[in-house]
Amino acid sequence: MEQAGRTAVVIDVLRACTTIIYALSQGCSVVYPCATVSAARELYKRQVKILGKNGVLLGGERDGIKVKGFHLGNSPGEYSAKMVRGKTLIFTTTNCTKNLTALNGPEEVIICSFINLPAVAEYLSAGDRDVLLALSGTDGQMSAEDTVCGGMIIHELLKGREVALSASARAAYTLYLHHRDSLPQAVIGSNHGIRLLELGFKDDIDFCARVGEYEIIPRYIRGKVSLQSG
Ligand code: 3SL
Repeated sequence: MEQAGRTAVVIDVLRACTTIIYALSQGCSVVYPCATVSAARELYKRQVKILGKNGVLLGGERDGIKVKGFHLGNSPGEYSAKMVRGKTLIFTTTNCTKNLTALNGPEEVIICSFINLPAVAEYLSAGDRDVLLALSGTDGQMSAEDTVCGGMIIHELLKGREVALSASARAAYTLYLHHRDSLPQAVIGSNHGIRLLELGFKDDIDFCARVGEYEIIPRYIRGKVSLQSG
């Protein structure tokens, strides 16, 4: 789909976008998403030369599990203020950071999950933007939890005005309406939720299903995610 001139909203409820948003809310200075583990390790070495070992963290997962030798995995709770305040985070995940770094020329890229959804929806509603919801999904397949999250944004955007919806946006909206009174159950009952539950990440799933805990709007600009707007 055409990206130029659009505001892309990247959504990965479980768990990468939630982790990025939480890390930035806790005072992490900047997140560098990397598509691959080797790219993350390379960038880490370069950043350590600039900032020193204490200034940089390497985080992320493959198949849900912390990458060997990394400081942190992909559980939002690992990224507390004590751990991340003032630090640069180099971050790689199986789907989200790959998709994020592959975006091709949208005007603006926003990171969204349930935990900051109301703030993002309010920002989108305030302008006359052409919005592209970029759902991370899993291994190229749609993820129910990301689709419901996208549907909730659409629900907010539809309040009090007309919005032209693509067929997939309409389907996401319908799925959200189906789950609107049971969002935590929709997240934990999704394929991805079930897999994370099996891996022992129940607390992460519960956290990722909370709506509107944080009011920040992280943006991906020139290879980094931060709270700067330009
Ligand atoms: O693929 C991703 O970007 C991850 O968020 C997946 S997981 O939740 O760590 O399994």
